[in-house]
Amino acid sequence: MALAQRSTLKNAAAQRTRSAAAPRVAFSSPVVAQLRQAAQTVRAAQQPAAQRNVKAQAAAVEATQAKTEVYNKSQFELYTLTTWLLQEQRKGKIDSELATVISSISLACKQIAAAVGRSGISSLTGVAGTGENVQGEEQKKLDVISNDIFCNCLRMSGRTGVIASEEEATPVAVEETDSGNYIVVFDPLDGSSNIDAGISVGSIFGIYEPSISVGSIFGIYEPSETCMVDGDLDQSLEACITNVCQPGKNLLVAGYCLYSSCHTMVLTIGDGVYGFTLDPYVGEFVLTHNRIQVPEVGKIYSFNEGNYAMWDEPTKKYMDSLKDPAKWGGKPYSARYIGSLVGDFHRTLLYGGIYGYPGDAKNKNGKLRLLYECAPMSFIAEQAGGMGSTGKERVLDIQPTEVHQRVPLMIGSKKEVEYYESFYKN
Ligand code: FDP
Repeated sequence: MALAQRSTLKNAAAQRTRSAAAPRVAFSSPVVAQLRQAAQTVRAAQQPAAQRNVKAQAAAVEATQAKTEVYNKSQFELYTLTTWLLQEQRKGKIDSELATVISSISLACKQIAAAVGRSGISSLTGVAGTGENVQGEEQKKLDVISNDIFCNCLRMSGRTGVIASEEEATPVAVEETDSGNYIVVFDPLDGSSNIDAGISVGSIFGIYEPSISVGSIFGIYEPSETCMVDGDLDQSLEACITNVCQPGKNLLVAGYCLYSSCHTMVLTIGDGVYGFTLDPYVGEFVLTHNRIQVPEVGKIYSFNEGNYAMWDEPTKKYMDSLKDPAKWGGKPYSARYIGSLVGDFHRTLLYGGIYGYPGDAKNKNGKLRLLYECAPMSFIAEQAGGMGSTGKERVLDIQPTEVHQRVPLMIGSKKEVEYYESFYKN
């Protein structure tokens, strides 16, 4: 990577760290009143604007007509993910190696979208018969296929040094790496328990720079000074795993692809959040969501409430408060839960609200995995002006101690996540 580009990425990482250090909003003040007031301000700002803007609207129509003329001249112009990557490269935001890795991930997502779309007719539903994965969950056929697709695309990019997947017990070193050595963490098919019913699922990924020098030997890590522990391969592998476990604030790129009524890839390279929808006729992801901003407040909550009895008191009180009409001017929050993190998060990102998977009496750290679920999603949320928290701390600050580590996750609109946190502060 060119020095200038490296320093741009480092500056971006430093900026993220600085924003982490910034003092959190003190939440002892009446938070409910704040939330109400914020919602009123948004409504008030919208109304007069609509009235005031008659002239502006006419001007906008004229401008649109002028623009339409221009577009009529090149109506077959598509602003694709590839175009976008090239532009970001020209601006020095990413280098060509990172662009190659993102491209290879987009190819994997297209292949998975095709497999998901045809699963019912190609006998791709049901369990794989490979037994349980390292999480103790039974692997579905599509889990295995999606993992293969991701691994193959990343290997063939020639720019990936290490991959860590939900479906692999340990990180795998890639032999065919020409350069780059990027570390890619991913969940190839999240929410796969929904797959046989044709309900939304998704892939989640994050890309890091290596924190140590890694290569491959017999498909595992090349013992380096950092990794070598008295020549014992198991221990050295363990040391390497610890080395690739980086906090989310080091992420260079995070994204997900939602496979649903349309297939949408949402991406951040540390400078805003962009959404690309797959045009099935041309086989390209096309820019459809420019600089996504999650609304600051939103009255939708997305939790598996079946776990209510096992939650701790602050989470129970929080949930009770959302459902109390008296607190919210007669209309309580609405519940929406697909049970597919990518789908639930995507809706939260666009409509506002909160997605939560808290710890409970049975699983004190909840269910979701830090490295390839909570950290990438939190990076996206923060880049869109939202928050990702365990309820007690910023997700991006957590130093992972193991690859498949779980943490509680509260994510979405800033004020909504802060409201949840306030129950642990009082
Ligand atoms: P799944 O087990 O189907 O892969 O991360 C796993 C996940 O789905 C998330 O996508 C989803 O939000 C969550 O688990 C659902 O868990 P519950 O069934 O416990 O609600």
